[in-house]
Amino acid sequence: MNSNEKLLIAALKGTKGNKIPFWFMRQAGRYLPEYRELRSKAKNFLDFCYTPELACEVTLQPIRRFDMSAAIIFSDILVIPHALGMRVWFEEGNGPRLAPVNEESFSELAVGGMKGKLSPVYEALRLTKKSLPKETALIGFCGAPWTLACYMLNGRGGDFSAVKAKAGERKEFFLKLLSLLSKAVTEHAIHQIEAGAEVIQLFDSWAGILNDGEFSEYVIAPTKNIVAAIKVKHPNIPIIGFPREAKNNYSAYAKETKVDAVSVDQSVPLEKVKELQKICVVQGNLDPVLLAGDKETMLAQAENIVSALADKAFVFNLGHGILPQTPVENVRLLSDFLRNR
Ligand code: 1CP
Repeated sequence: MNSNEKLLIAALKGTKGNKIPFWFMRQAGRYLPEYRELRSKAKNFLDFCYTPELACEVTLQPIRRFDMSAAIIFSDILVIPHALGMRVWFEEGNGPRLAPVNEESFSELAVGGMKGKLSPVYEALRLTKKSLPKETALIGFCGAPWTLACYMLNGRGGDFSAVKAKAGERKEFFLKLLSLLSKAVTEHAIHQIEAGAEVIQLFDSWAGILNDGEFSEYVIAPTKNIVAAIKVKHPNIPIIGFPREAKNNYSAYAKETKVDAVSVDQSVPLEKVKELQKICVVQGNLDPVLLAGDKETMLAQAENIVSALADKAFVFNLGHGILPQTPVENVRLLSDFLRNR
């Protein structure tokens, strides 16, 4: 191992160190009182994301408390549809809303204006990079095309089965949308890297609702293109893919997309995760519900995960994001456990 390499980066490149790198999806967020306080001062959620000083501060908050191996830049996957020209807003308590895209409005979406519109995200990365401890890695991220398309066609979160039907019925339009999104995701990832991101995570949160054929066409194919395009410019930046709830498709995803690591949700049994470790580096997979619950049960499962998976290069994470009701004390206990393991 290159002795200057950060713990997370070394693990993502397949080198097992003597410590286990860890970070938690949604580590900046509503379970932290200092997050809620800053959030209450911002005009709205997008404004919060697009104010570099605030985004930087919120990114650093969990690092100060828990000293994770990595910080993930505070932003959202829906900045891409917004920067492409869609109307996106966040309703308090209701989550994201978008004016859905259709065949007509699709022609108005443009990758060209994205870099300017997303410049506050890049500025937030530059600020954060300057303030992070030298051993802490900085993660940039994007939503993957399928998951972005779900929100763009549906206009809100929730049940995306209608999007699946629409994709099948209007295949040509849907594939054009995925292709535009692949370009947008590639651009945004590259710009984040150029602003200081040392790792990219691709969130495909709704991959699990697809059948095998759809998974191959809507998840694997676009992700494979994105990974290849990023690697042309930045071959040494590790990419983590998270096709949440991909079940038996995790291994095909790992083999075909050529991501450096796969993030695994909590529904995958540890014996299956061990199988996946033969193909790529794995990140995961503590149930966020356990992190919000009884401390002994949570720590016992964390120990199960570590003893099953950490004999190879491995990144500890949750199976999905931290829940807002999670006690801060539980996150502290888990972080201390992992740092001292
Ligand atoms: O008012 C608030 O504070 C809003 C809550 C919130 C937060 C903290 C939203 C709205 N986004 C975020 C930040 C965020 N979103 C991060 C920051 C970095 C970190 O992890 O600490 C990241 C990585 C995301 C990614 C994201 N946004 C995903 C992929 C991961 C996942 O959770 O599956 C998705 C699907 C979104 C859309 C979104 N944005 C916000 C919400 C509540 C949602 C989910 C909506 C739904 O349930 O469909």
